[in-house]
Amino acid sequence: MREVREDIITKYIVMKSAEDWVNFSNVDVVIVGAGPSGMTAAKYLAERGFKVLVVERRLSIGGGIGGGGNLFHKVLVEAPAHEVLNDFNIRYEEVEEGLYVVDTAELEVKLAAGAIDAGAKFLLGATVEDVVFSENPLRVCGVALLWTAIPLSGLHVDPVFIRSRAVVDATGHDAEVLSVVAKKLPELRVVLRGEKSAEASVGERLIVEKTGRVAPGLYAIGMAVAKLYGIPRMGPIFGGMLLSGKKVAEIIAKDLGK
Ligand code: 48H
Repeated sequence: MREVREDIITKYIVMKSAEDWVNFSNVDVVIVGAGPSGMTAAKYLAERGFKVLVVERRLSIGGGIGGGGNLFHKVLVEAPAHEVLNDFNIRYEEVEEGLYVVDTAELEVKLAAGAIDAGAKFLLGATVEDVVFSENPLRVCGVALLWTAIPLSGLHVDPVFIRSRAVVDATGHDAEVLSVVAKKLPELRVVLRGEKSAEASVGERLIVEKTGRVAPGLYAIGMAVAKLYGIPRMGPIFGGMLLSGKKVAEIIAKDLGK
C-alpha cells in the first residue's frame, strides 16, 4: 500500500473542506434538512442547473425515513408519487392499485444518491440556527449555521453565513427555519398554526397543495408545511413528502427564472 504521512492526511482534509466552504458560501438554493422532501427538492433543483446546498443537522441522511412506521422498515407511497420513485430508480411493490410499499434503507440512500449525482452538495453535522435577510427589498437571502456539536456543547460561538437566492425549510415537524423567522422577523408575517392530528389522505393532499413560497426568498416543504398551515399528519406514507419536494423545485425555478 502507498505510504502516507499523518500531516498529509490532515492537510488534504482541511484544504478540500475549506475549498467546498468557500465555493458553497454563496449558492442559488439552501435546503435545510436532508429528509425525504429536502432530498427530492435537491435533485430536481440541481438537475435544472441550480447550485444547491443541503444542510443537515445530523451526521446521517434520511430524516424520518429510517424510522419507518414504529421502526418497521417500510413506508407507503401513493400514486402519482411513484413517478418520483422512478426518477430516483427506487424499487417498490404495488400492494393495491396505486399504492406502493418501499424499503426505508433503499429510499433514503437512493434519494441522497439521486440528489448528489444531480450535483447537490450535502453538508452534514451542521445546524441552521438563523436566517440572513435584507430590508430593502425585504427578503430572506441566506442562513446562519453552526457545526451541530457547538450548540450541543453550550459554548457561545457565533455562526457563519451562507448567502442564497432561496432558502427552503425542509426541517420536518419542527419547521425550524419558519419558527426563527416567525419570531425574529415579524415583518415577514410568518405565523405557524401547528400540525393537526392524523387524517392521512387530507394531510397528504394539503401538504402538496400548500407547498411553496412563504415569504420572499423563503419556501416550505414536507412536514414544515403541515406545521405552518395547521395540516393533519399522515404517519408513514411519504408520497406527499416526495411530491412536495418536486413541486417546490418547479416553483423556485419559476421564481428564479429557469
Ligand atoms: C439542519 C435540520 C434542522 C436545522 C431539522 O423530518 P424529516 O424527515 O422532514 P420531511 O418533512 O422531509 O419528512 C417528514 C417525514 O419524515 C415525517 O416525519 C412524516 C411523513 N411524518 C408523518 C407523521 O404523522 O409523523 O427531515 C428533516 C431533517 C432531519 O434530518 C433533521 O435532522 C433536519 O431536517 N433538521 N437540519 N438545521 N435547524 N432542523
